[in-house]
Amino acid sequence: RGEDFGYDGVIGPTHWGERYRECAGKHQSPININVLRVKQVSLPDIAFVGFDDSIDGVHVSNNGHTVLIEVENEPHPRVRGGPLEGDYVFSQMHFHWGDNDTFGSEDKINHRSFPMELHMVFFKEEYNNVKEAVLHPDGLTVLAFFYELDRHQHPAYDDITSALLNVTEPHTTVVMNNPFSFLNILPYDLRRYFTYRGSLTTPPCSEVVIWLDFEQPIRLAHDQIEVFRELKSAHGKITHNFRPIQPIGDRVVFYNID
Ligand code: 1SD
Ligand code: ZN
Repeated sequence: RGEDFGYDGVIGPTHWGERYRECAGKHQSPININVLRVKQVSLPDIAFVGFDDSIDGVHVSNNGHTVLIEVENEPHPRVRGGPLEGDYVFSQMHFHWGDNDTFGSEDKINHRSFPMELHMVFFKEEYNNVKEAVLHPDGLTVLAFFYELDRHQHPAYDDITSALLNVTEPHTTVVMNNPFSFLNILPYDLRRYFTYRGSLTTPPCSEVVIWLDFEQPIRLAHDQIEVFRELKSAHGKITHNFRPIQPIGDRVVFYNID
């Protein structure tokens, strides 16, 4: 299998560049966002199309690296506006987390880590699918959301965590019991975000991603995050699946406020 990578030892992030050339590139993700160095901008509004729909038959799977949430039926939710030219169509969402609540996010803000991060992956419509889109520098956009601890459970996450209990084994899938709405699992403020050009954070690390990192975190209870840490890969529990930060190089991070 050419697709074997992990987060520790000889298949860990420091070795990805040996098998996947692009992982050693100069515009990689994740990065640390230094808020004192961002360029403040006022971009057009983002349209979150279909984000408040109730979607039936959503698939939750364990792909051995993370939890994947996929939508079967068309039309898929989409985004346009902000820094994006054209429409981007939803492909899948997934999560990155750490061994405990003090780290686990991929990007950092002023060197602060968050316990978990959500990635919603979209491909540019004109490229038709992710496979074609990754051949173009503007092929993908990933909406990234940080998690922060809350003393209370987040009810919209109960459907996800109950599905997770049934996909602890790698390469297993379940269909969600209840209709799923994107907006329900997101933070309230979607207007303030950081945006920069970067890469996939997993091999092959293609430098094709317009990243949007939303400033307001999603609040989740410790117990709810713990359920993610129960998932298994071929090598045991997926205790962490975040890539360490990469050099920012000559890139500028923009900060959108309206
Ligand atoms: O890690 C994901 C990977 O699983 C895949 O979804 C890829 C897009 O095809 O994106 C990366 S990431 O950069 O969104 N972490
Ligand atoms: Zn990701």
